[in-house]
Amino acid sequence: MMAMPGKLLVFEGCEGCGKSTQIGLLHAALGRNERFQQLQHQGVVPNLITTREPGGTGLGLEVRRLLLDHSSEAPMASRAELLLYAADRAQHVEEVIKPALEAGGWVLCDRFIDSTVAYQGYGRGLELGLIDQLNQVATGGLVPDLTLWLQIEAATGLARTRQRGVADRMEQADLAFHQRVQRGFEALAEQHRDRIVAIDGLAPLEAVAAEINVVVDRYIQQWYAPSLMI
Ligand code: Z5A
Repeated sequence: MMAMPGKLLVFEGCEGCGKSTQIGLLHAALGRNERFQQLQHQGVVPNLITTREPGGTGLGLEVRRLLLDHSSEAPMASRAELLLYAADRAQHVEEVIKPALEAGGWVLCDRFIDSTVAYQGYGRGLELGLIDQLNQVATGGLVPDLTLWLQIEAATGLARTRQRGVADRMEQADLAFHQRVQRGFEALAEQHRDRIVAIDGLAPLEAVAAEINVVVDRYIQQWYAPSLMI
């Protein structure tokens, strides 16, 4: 895929690592970031949207329900699960992410391609080459400009989400599964040092948000140096 004028920022990590909380805080913080505000006023970055996978489109919401609430007697086959995540992503890229990036906008996305490598690859044990091919098909080659990986122990994340009550189908998987997922994220961070930044997700909420703001502000300066006056 050709380079797009906009930027795709993805939040990744284990269950309960704090992505949903932090994506909302970053969205709000960008509204107070002078450099980002300047880019918006100049029309360089015309829009900022927050979205998620699975479930960032109407079709995706139906797929999300199948993936997380599926409860028929026969367990979902791992390859069926993989293909459903890929279908959700293909629709999401086409309908939401690509148009926003083509217009120069920013997309903050809760989970993307790395989740499939970590969960279906490392977690379920599906072949990594197959997952890369499917990610390529679903995204047309689009990769995040920046991935913020909230790093916490799998057990801590699960303990946080279990306080919410009823666990969905993915959350019900055992601790060993979530630990393999965590190892998947560690391996990805090693392989893609150019775009994956590890953030300490165990720190208090405000400290995590502050670290993210520093990283994102550094990228804003790097990406938009010619347009910035401050
Ligand atoms: N999945 C997949 O298998 N393959 C794929 O390709 C994709 C996804 C794209 C989506 O579920 C599931 O799909 C997910 C991966 C899989 N399943 N698992 N397992 P989801 O969208 O429903 O859930 P999630 O993405 O895993 O997120 P989450 O469970 O909602 O957690 P979170 O967004 O990372 O965390 P949070 O909601 O912000 O925080 C969780 C709790 O911790 C909450 O009570 C917070 O107040 C608390 N929290 C947050 N930060 C802190 C700090 N710093 N300290 C203390 N407490 C905190």
